[in-house]
Amino acid sequence: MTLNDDLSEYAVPLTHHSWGPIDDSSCELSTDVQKQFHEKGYAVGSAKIGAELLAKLLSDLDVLMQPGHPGDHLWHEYHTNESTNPDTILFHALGAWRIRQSFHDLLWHPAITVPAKQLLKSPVHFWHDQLFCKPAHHGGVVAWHQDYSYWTRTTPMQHLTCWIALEDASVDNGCLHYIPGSHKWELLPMTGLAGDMSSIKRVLNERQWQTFQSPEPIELEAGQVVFHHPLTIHGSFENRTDRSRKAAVVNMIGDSVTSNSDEPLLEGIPVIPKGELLRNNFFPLLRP
Ligand SMILES: O=C(O)CCC(=O)C(=O)O
Repeated sequence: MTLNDDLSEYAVPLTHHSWGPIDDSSCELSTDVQKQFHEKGYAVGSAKIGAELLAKLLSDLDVLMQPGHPGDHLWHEYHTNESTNPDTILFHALGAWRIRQSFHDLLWHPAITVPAKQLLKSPVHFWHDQLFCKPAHHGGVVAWHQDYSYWTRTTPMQHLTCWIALEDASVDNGCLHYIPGSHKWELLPMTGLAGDMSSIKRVLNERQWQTFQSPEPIELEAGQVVFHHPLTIHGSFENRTDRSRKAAVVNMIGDSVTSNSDEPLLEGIPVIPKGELLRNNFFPLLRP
């Protein structure tokens, strides 16, 4: 294998060693936590990504954040700064799993896939990955949004997001915040991903906007994971601390999800005609 290989050709983890000692049962969500997910629209996982894999992910990320690295033609999207505020920076990219073994193997990690199967109630397939990184001092926001408003090119809605803290995430350095119960709202239009935290207001009614006065911050230690429903509204504020905030995201789908578009679902991959299941090497099975 060379540094230019496309790891999407491998539909199984390349090595389990980096996961460390972990068994599936320690990753399962209790009945109470699953109930909380269905009531609030999110839930923190019970197992963590171990220190060895975390260190590898972070050292690989340092390389991936520098444009011009080997394999950079494989990204579906790559923004060294997606922030619309010139004073802040938000690194955002899709496709790391194709470029580095650590990000490839992370997709199959039981801390992610065991709860995903419980919450989706289905075999779990990969949809896509994301990196969201905010540097110290001038990290930008991720504006309030519902993930599925970006994903209507796939249907039905049987999607799940797992957000993985690669570094400690706190209120101060821009951790994720959720609006509890918003997964029971209607699908809202897109109002911008990396702009203004208040731009969502224009598509909400007064009662919905009131709930934004008490979002729930999710403070996590490096290696912890949190799951959210595709309609749960979430976002994160600026990072003005002297600690960076780096996160990886694994977006997953259940086995009924089909293409709803005759365009490529992700940049650089072949078209899956409308109505066909997402079943090729770009959407591997993560948990049967
Ligand atoms: O990392 C963040 O702050 C935002 C993540 C996000 O929007 C997502 O996981 O969908």
